Amino acid sequence: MKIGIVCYPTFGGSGVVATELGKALAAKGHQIHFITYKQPTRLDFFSENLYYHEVDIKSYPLFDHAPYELALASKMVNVVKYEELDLLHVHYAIPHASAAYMAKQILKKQGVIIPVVTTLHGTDITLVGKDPSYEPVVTFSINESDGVTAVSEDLKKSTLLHFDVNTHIEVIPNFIDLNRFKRQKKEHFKKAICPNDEKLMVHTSNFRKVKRVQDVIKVFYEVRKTIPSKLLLVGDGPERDKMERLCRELGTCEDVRFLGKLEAVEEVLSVADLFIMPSEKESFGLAALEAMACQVPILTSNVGGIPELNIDGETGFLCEVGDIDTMTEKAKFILADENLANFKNNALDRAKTFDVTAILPLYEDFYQKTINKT
Ligand code: GMT
Repeated sequence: MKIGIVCYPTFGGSGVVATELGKALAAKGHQIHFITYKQPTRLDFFSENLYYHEVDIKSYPLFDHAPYELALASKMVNVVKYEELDLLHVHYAIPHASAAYMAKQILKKQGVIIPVVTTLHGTDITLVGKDPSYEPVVTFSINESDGVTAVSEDLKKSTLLHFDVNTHIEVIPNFIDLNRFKRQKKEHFKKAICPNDEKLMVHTSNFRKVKRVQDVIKVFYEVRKTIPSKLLLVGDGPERDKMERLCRELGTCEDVRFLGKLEAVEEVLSVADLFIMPSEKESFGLAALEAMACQVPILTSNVGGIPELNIDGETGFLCEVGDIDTMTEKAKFILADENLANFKNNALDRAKTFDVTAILPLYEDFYQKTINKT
């Protein structure tokens, strides 16, 4: 198939899923055309089946905000027409689904039929999308998509609850490439961070409010009182300064390191003992799956699609949002020498069920069905 993939080219989960999906499809022989405003972060190599089309966003003194959606729709029209695409797959509804609708209508007038698949990822539904300033367009563009997928049963449920959606939503979970995300031998790295054999806790995120990074630091502060440990924070975003201040206030600076946006996150995960994700909302939790693939147990909040990934008491624990005491108690339980190995093995076993080789055919079947019915 010739497939156009539209996504955010950034470090965010939806962009990562879209890029990895495109790469895996290309490896299977499909021709994949990425349409984004910047080269996607994980698309930094050559493959004969991968193409990249940059959206030109023209500025003009009249515009306070350049009309990205129009530039994107125009680019979609051209790529679909000249590359003779079979299908457009847009990731994250805002504004990709409505831009795709507009492109589809323009193409229809020109006698070109293009099926559109929209994948709902999370905050496009649970946070931003349901805001009245976007809701009518999001509802419309979901209903007008020829196929809709959501990354968890919970996200599907939320979509049906908050939007007047009258179309089928197929659940296709996030996936992982176990060839890349696996525990690597990085003893020298572990020794450098934990010279006295301390336990290592890791958190990765985009440091938005919804991730509750402050809970990571508070749990670490409590755990460190009895278990010698270190904390690595990977990623960057709006909450970073506040989090650095919190570390200073709690006096934990010497045991906490902010690593910023790291591409080779699997190297850090390879030496971790516990991954912590205390998010307020999380439709799936791709970062936690990446940790599990590297044999890291996960301590998470009990929200959204996370319980579909984290099996309480086996791969880690599920705790109520903001419940620092319980999170501390569970973190200590996992980190206890007699428990850790079991949790690590269970985490990897669970991650294996989300291997890309198992999930990719679900997308291929869904594309084919969508093309057939259009
Ligand atoms: O808000 C984010 O963390 C980024 C967001 C995105 O769409 O870029 O991530 C969402 O999509 C990921 C991939 O499907 C999911 O694994 C994340 O759970 C989800 N984030 C939230 O729901 C907060």
